[in-house]
Amino acid sequence: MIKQDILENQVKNIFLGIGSNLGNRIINIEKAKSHLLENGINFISVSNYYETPSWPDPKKPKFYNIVLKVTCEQRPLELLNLCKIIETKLGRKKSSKNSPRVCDIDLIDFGGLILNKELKLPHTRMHKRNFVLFPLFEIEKDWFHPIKKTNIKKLILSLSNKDIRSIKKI
Ligand code: PH2
Ligand code: MG
Ligand code: MG
Repeated sequence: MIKQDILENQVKNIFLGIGSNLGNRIINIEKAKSHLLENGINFISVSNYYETPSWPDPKKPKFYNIVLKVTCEQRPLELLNLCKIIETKLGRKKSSKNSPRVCDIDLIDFGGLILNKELKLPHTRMHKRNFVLFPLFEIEKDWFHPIKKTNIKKLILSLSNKDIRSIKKI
């Protein structure tokens, strides 16, 4: 158990994705960042804003997305819970899947940890999403997918041309 304690106490680089496609998207994301900071989340890097069509239905409002590199004392489920509390504070309502949302905070990667229970890590669809891969590449050029065993450059090159062309750095 000592080994486990040592492993758990190592500072982990954690990557969070924040998205918004309802209301003032920049203000929503900035408010989410403030709440994270107020709750002891330390920012290492913050990407630019990226605008993408809503996935999977491009007729829905476009998203702004960012990715943050952070460290924190919280364990994965505690951090997930904090993210949910912040989403609710910002006015996110429980509504149908992929309906427009004020704020969505996702755990993308928690120090390379692989989890397959109620919380899945890395985020199950992140390797296929332009709105995660581009901002992640901006702040972590060597990021590596612990399950796919692939680096971020290869994941970006595997996106469709449409997905590569439809993302705009703001
Ligand atoms: N999040 C979703 C569903 N679709 N599309 C874009 N462009 N950006 C998102 O953050 C996003 C999405 C579910 O969380
Ligand atoms: Mg999401
Ligand atoms: Mg989410």
